[in-house]
Amino acid sequence: MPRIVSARVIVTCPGRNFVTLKVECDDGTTGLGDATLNGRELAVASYLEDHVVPCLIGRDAHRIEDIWQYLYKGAYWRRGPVTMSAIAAVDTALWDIKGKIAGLPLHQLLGGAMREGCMVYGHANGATIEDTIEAALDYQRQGYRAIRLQSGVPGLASTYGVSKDRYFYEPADADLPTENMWSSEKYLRSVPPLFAAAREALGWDVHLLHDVHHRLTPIEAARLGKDLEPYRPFWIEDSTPAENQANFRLIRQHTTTPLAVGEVFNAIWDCKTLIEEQLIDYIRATVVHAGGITHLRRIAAFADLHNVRTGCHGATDLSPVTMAAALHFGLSVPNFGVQEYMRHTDDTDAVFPHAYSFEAGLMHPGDAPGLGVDLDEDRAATFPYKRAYLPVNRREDGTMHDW
Ligand code: GCO
Ligand code: MG
Repeated sequence: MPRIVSARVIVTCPGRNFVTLKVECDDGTTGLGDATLNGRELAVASYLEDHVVPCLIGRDAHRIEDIWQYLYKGAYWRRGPVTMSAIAAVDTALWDIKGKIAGLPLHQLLGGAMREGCMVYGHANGATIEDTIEAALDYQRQGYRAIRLQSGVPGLASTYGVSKDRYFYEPADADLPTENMWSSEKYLRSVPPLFAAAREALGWDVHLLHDVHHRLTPIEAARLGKDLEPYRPFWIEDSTPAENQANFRLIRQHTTTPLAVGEVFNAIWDCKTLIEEQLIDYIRATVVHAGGITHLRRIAAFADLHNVRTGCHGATDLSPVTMAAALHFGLSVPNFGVQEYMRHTDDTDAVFPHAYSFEAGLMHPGDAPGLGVDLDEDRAATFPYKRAYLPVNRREDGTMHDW
């Protein structure tokens, strides 16, 4: 049996911060797990270093489910993003190790490929509708079959989802949180014309997506869903905060626009009602923040019983280690829907050399044993941690609002 002899936390900032766990066994096999929690990175690094690593040494790396249960049930204080990201990092690293020892890519261990590749969606955004459409046409030319549309809101100085750079988007860009200004009224007026222009320019053979980023009340979300129905969106995402899962009952009663939610979820309990009552169509929980491959498979199996498909989060704050894990998972899970794909910086790609690739709108994790991702530790050491916060958001009268 491969005995765990060390587990190290590596923090690096090749354009943005990443926390990675590297587990090593007595036979020399190593595995990687992503533990990045945007804006709260060092909390997870400490949770791992101070509270998880001491419990791992000497354990049999093959006993993935047992170690998962040991860390989850053994914490007593269950769930939460910090705990579940730390457990995810251990779980992902152990699956990587198992794949390397078996000499098989991870998707083979998960049941084998069910499809040629994972359909991914790219991010088209711009300050104006014209700029966003131009970016979307560019994605369409590159072969994307699904495109997310985000545009600046007339009357608001800035909004989420609109980047300074054409392909690279990173909202956590300040040493202390930037303050943004928000108006749901202005926003709600701006989205239907964006979708109308997009259908006109891009046609009907491409999937169009949109992220509301938790900004609306349930009844406002219902109105947006109705307003967008003529343009047949693939989904609207995080249309209202989901701490209260019952919120989605109201939205569901009013619109046939498909609903996606869950990038901030960390356990199956966060989506139990949403899935059981078929209040959503896509679950966005992802490997790194929802307890790793072991727990995400459980969520997906439960979702499959209720006609809910996967649509895993894949923003730039999810490292190439998570991207690879998500692609192995997506290739093998029966109820795969779509995978989000935001490109990393060249420096990030150089720190994490990887086997996954993009072709004709689909991504494939490659056939290297395990995850197919490495960490160049020497290069990582040249990019030290840099504190960076996500912005906060206020309404026009100064009241704090969801970001
Ligand atoms: C998305 C997300 C992100 C988040 C980011 C926060 O759908 O891609 O909403 O862009 O804002 O992951 O860290
Ligand atoms: Mg989102």
